[in-house]
Amino acid sequence: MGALLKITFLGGLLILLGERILNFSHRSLIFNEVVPVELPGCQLVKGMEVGSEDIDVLPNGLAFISTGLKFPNVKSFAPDKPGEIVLLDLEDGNLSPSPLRIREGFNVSSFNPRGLSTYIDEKDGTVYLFVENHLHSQSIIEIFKFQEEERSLLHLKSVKHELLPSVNDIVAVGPESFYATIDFYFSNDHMKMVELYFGFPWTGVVYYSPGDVRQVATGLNNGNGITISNDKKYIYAADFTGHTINVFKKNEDWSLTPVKVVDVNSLVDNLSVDPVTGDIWTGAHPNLYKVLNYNPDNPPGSEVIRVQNIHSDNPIITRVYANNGSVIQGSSCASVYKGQLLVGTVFHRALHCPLK
Ligand SMILES: *[C@@H]1O[C@H](CO)[C@@H](O)[C@H](O)[C@H]1NC(C)=O
Ligand SMILES: *[C@@H]1O[C@H](CO)[C@@H](O)[C@H](O)[C@H]1NC(C)=O
Ligand SMILES: *[C@@H]1O[C@H](CO)[C@@H](O)[C@H](O)[C@H]1NC(C)=O
Ligand SMILES: CC(=O)N[C@H]1CO[C@H](CO)[C@@H](O)[C@@H]1O
Repeated sequence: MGALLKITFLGGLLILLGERILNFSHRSLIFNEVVPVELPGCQLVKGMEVGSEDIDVLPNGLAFISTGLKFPNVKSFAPDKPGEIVLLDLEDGNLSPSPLRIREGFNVSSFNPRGLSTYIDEKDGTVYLFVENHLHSQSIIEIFKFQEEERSLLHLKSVKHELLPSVNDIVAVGPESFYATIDFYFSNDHMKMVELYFGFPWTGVVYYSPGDVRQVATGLNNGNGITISNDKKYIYAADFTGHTINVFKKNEDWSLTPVKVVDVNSLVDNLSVDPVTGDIWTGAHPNLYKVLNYNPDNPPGSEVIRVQNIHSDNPIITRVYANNGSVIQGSSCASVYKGQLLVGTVFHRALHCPLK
């Protein structure tokens, strides 16, 4: 009897494991090959060769780009160089980015910027830049003030909190407050892998302001990009291995109410909103396996997806650009500004394309 029970138990466990492995290979799109979608007139941005992880564009066309990310299991072409924030002026056709100087009082030698977000103070026009600094598998949110004349950043504060163990992305909603997506429930690197394989939907969104920090959404497999609608009424959060964009209504007290989930059938990374049309743009990964096992002869590809009318019953999902890695590898974000598309990557280059 005991033996039979053990065999049954073992059999059940194996079936469960097998199911989870199959499910994971499906979720990571392991066998997916990119069907190319081309855009005319694209060019690589000069000097951006070690990543352009996240991009945020100000209303005047200045784009902040995080570059030089070091991340476990992910390729880096400059493993010994600290990360930086570079500025690219999309009003200037030259497309030549330049690093922003970070003023004294901030340790630039350990800077590892990942997600970023800007906030403009309505009263005085001050631009705040929020950056997720990924240090030793821990997240610190650094808040800077942008000094446009000097092209520099002044560090104001570092935010750490027990509810913000592994932040993926942030969207600033005040000079000191933001929403953040959490990508892993566990903080131990081995447990993160277990979590990734098993697909527990235990991550979500946390609201932070000094004195009020709470989890405001849950149910995501791996929270990733997060952004806010142009009318500031909705929050959009990407579920990376869930392949979805999750729409939440933002309430007066900063809590979130789930509205809908839109499946885009790709590993959705960072999100941005077209400032004019409200369309959602994302850089997505057509194949996670190739990102985590970098092979220059068979590199990860890139995919730019646009979602129109997300609040309607029939959102339109379009693959605007797709490449197998011959041009650009591991796309992680896409932003638009006045008929221009800027595509960023986790560790590779950045691509600029005119949109007609
Ligand atoms: C994978 O598992 C999740 C639940 O964890 C389920 O919602 C999803 O439909 C599964 N996908 C496939 C392709 O089996
Ligand atoms: C700055 O960061 C480097 C690299 O992590 C570290 O070795 C150094 O001690 C730090 N300096 C200060 C002043 O904290
Ligand atoms: C990627 O596509 C290009 C042409 O678009 C082709 O020449 C190349 O062999 C492809 N690379 C891989 C790894 O499939
Ligand atoms: C800002 C943000 O969402 N960061 C994510 C963007 O893309 C990379 C690539 O996967 C993720 O690692 C970041 O966490």
